[in-house]
Amino acid sequence: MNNLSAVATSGPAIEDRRLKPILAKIEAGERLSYEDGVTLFRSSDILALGYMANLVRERLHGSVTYFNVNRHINPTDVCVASCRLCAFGKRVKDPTAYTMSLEQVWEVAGKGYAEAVTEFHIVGGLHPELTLDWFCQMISGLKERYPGVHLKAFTMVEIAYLAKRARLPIPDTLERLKTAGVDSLPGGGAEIFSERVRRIICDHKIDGEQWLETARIAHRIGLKSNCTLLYGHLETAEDLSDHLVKLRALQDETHGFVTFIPLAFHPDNTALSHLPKTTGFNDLRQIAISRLMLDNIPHIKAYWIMMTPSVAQIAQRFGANDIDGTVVEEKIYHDAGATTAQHLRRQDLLRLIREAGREPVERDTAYRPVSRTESAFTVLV
Ligand code: V47
Repeated sequence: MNNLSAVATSGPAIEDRRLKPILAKIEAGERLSYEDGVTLFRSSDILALGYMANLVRERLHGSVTYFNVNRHINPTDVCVASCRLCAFGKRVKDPTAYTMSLEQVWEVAGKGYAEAVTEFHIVGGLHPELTLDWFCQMISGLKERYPGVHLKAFTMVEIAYLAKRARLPIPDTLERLKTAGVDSLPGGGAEIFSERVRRIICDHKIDGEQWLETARIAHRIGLKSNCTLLYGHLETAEDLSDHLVKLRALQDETHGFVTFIPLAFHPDNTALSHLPKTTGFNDLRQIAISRLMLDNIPHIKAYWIMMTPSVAQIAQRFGANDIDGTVVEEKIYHDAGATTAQHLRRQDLLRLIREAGREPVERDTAYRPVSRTESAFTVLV
């Protein structure tokens, strides 16, 4: 038998023999263990990882890749936390710091509204003076002005901080924001649950248990959320697998996570600027393993702002089924040295997805397809 026919008859080429029992589990639809996760993160057999992740991705979503038309709004970059990982947050007295007025938030939101944005993604720093009432007013003002737009607002970290400042329990804080118009929560602030690493990269943030507990409460009161993991800094394969297993365990309990977004650490302008930048190889491995481990979270997003459009496009063949959206204006990654654009047009996203051989579907935040005519759009239920 020559080499070519050997490849043709032996299924996927698995170079790393440790992956063979994992492939058998994937083919049988079995859950992977924490130990399997560690093995996967230690493997460099990127084609085998991609093959397995693509198998699961196509089982769940066929050839569809989702995108949305959204706008990010960051009302303030003032933050009391001073995390070493972050280049965005500034001290309250920093002359370069900004805080928008309510009117400015409402006005910024409207820029580009003509393009029929379906989601505002709203996150900011932990401001020591802005009150829960101020944020409720911001949200209800947005709802009043843009009633058709889904408000995905405040990370678990912001929720815990607002609750502490308002001296309210977290469920009451979330209820107040929900009544004001918050529809769901983004996935940020989870970073990595490992206490050892968290102490170095974000020591003033809530710990992993508190992040998970805040998500648990949000899900219980009917607010869905996303979830994230920050990689490419000081974490080990064990830390990565542990983080994914903890998210999966909470999802078994609440079914409240919609999408998982792995986020690569960008070191520029941070206290960890000596660390190397992420690579395409690492980004694709992270996407693939996330798809394999998180068997109960429906969607895996390759966030193009963080990965670059080129890698996010290839990721659609390595386990991802979402590429995020138009975004319009992005500060958190660009302050940390991201060289990607801050805005992709709808037609740019369509081209990227089609070129990857995937079928683009515009979605709203709940993953209902959106259909557009020249000037209007409707959500297809
Ligand atoms: O929470 C901060 C991370 C997150 C840096 O839910 C950094 O749909 C890399 O959560 N290098 C914000 N990462 C972004 C985020 C997100 C993005 C897109 C979609 C969704 C969603 C959520 O970015 C932060 C933190 O984890 N971050 N600084 C940095 N220097």
